[in-house]
Amino acid sequence: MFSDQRLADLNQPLLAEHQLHFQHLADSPRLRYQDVQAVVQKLIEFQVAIPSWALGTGGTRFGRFALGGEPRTLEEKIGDVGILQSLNRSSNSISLHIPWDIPQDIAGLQQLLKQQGLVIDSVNSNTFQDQKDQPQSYKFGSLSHTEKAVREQAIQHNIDCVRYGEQLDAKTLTVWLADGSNFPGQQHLRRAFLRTQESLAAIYEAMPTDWTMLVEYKPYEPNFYSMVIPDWGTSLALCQAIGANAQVLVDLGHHLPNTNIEQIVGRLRQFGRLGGFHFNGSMYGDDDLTTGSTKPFQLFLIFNELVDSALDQTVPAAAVAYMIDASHNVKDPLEDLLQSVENILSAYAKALLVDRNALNEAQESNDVVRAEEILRDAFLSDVRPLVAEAYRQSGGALNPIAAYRAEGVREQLIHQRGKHSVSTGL
Ligand code: PSV
Ligand code: MN
Ligand code: MN
Repeated sequence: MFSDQRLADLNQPLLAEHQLHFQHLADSPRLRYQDVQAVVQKLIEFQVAIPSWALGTGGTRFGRFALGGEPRTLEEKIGDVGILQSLNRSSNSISLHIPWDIPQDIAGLQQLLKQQGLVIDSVNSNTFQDQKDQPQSYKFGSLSHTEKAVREQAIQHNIDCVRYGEQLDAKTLTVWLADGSNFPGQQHLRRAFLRTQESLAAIYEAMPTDWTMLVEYKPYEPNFYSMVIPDWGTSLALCQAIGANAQVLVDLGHHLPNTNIEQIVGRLRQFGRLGGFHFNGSMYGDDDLTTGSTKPFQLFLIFNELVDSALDQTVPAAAVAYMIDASHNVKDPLEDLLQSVENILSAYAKALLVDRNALNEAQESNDVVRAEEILRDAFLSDVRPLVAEAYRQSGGALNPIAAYRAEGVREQLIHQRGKHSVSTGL
């Protein structure tokens, strides 16, 4: 949708002011410990996947207010992620959810992905809903179910997801289980765990050896008394029992209030088991807000752990797959995703600005105030020129949301797909 020439035209009026701000920041004492181009380069390299289920308006059990122009097919979803990618060059992959995104025309999809400069990130299984004509019900669980036939159906569904993913060169299966119980005594807690472990091991066995299984945890919802995988400890134990390619997935919205998520990130990095990350903002529960909208300092501290652990020779080197996992009730999902990516890049940029030698010294000498001030100094920096420069150097828009609006993208999508088109998703 955005040709290089169109982006250059949209950037032109913003360029002089951008250069002024960028130069000001590059010359500032904040960057005295850093090579500014090296920071920009790191931002250019950072990619965060977009889930196919976040491209339409989400809803609550009370209602849903569709926005129009929502993608109806996998091809249209790829088209939407292509729009984001052309604007910020930081969202080069899309995650699929089966059965919502069953790929049909493989050659056509491969061509479309290539054309849009995208790859498939992960394939997500769905055992939290019953599908039409499905023989067994997941009402009382899937991989943890008491009945073997239900577990087998859920295992087979996950293996099918892997097979779909293989056709499109994906290499990651993400498993989020809704399994759990709503009332005390409903479920034998240890047996439910053991059955889950056995089922996950069977899926793992069927995965190609170069695939990763991400095991996501969540403390509550849809079950409100117990979840079979409620926390990172349970995810970690499962992954350790299953194999080296089973990794924990941290979803920012899946923690109880006040949880120190950055410490969880640090621990998982240390154990070599942080495989994936779902970004979102969370005020009360789950994941409905724009990433970084309410707790930017926490997001920065999380990135601080990620950056610090990546520099630590004693921490096992491991690729972390980043994805946004959010639901959009009142915003245009594409604008929200652009905002989220920008907030993520900003938190990352700030973490890159931390004077790590000084911080280590302050920590080792127990200089509490100095250590905190070093973090605050980086956090309070206005890094927007660095992020904009990363967009510019990678060929995107200096201001992606302004470009999106100037181009009338949503209006065009409504024109093409209709006012009442509805996307599949949560
Ligand atoms: C449900 O909480 C959820 O948001 C999980 O975070 C999954 O990653 C996502 O749905 C897709 O299954
Ligand atoms: Mn998630
Ligand atoms: Mn969630």
